[in-house]
Amino acid sequence: MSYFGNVAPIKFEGKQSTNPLAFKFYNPNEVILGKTMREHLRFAVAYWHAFTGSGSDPFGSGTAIRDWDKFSGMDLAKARVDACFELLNILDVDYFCFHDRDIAPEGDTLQETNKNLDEIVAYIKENMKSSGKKLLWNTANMFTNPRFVHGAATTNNAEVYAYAAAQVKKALEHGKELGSENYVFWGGREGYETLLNTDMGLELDNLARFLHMAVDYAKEIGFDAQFLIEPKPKEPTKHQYDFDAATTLSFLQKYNLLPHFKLNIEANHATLAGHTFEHELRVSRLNGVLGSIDANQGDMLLGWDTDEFPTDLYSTTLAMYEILQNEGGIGRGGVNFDAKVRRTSFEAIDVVYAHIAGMDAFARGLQVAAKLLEDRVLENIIDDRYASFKSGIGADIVSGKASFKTLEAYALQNNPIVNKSGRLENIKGIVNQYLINV
Ligand code: XLS
Ligand code: NI
Ligand code: NI
Repeated sequence: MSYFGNVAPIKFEGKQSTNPLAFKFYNPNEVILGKTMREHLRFAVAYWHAFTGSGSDPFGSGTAIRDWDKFSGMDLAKARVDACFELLNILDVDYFCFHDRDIAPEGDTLQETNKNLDEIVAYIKENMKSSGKKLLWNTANMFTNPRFVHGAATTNNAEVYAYAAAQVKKALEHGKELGSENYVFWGGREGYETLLNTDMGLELDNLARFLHMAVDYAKEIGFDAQFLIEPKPKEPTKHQYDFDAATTLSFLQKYNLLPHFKLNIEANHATLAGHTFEHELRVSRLNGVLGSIDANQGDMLLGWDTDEFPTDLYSTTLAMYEILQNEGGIGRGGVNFDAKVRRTSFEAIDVVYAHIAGMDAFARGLQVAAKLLEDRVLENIIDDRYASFKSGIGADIVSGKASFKTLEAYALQNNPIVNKSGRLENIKGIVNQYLINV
């Protein structure tokens, strides 16, 4: 049984290829800066978009035509697992990611829900064993079910808080069972609509308590995944607590959670926060918490999380420029396609094309970023731009020798101040040359 029209595994054919079912840039075995592309990129397929998404939008029902939709209940859940391993094989992708509620239907009680989950997790485990595919991360969906209307770990209702804890406990057990390399907390409805009815202090304290309990439980059961928080500024709540990397860092620091967490940075969440993807990656990298990425892109004309497949080479290049400079690269994280095909791309084969486009865009970004680094293009520009801190008064500032008194004495005799051009357009032209020529 094939869900993707018996497509053969996608091979690298090079940039001249016109075969829509071939990689133009992603050559898993190509070695760049001492590591293969496969090792650098660690691609993952997102279960929720690839296998449970229907292509619906607020104005229209689902358009996606998927052969597994002829099933229902647990049969549907199993068919989706089959589709998942078929797609991973077609794409030659090693990893996948899921929410608990993506993989198995909820029952009438928590007991029943957990039983369904256990059964599908066992089925996934068998498939992982026979295929060698791996779980990059799992997470708990605590935002779809109406019980989470006021949030999960930041709810006003302690009964919901307990339920959420039970759900994450189970998800951690399943993560361990499947050898997941990371575990993600994305704050679905962890935020608020208005301060008029919100105890922000209590909500944040409770969120921290929740995360500490998760850390403790993972330790207790010997689940050694890297914990990741995925910042997002808004949607579904108006103000999400994990607004962006900097906000999340200060939260982790305040509550002594920093040793246990890194960040999963998503491109579209960065732009929703008014940042570039590379800004969020840089903030994370400089603070030693760049853990993994959710690869997608937004639409600058739309104010929500459109989760498009990443095809903007400028953005993938600057993202890979950050990842290459991160200690250990992407480490035990990966490039997870938290991205969905557009509603108008409703055939199953579109999911294959979309991943090919995204993988090629990241492979190309990797090539260009590596060459930029190798040639020290931006490094030389930056060294030159900050040269004033290498000697004289600048060196005194950096070494800590300067004080307001010595700086005043310098300023009083230094007249006029001379600035240099930032040469921005020239630099952008050089980056374009690399994008085209490498
Ligand atoms: C939603 C998030 C979500 C997380 C996993 O905007 O990106 O998909 O990645 O819960
Ligand atoms: Ni995401
Ligand atoms: Ni998102």
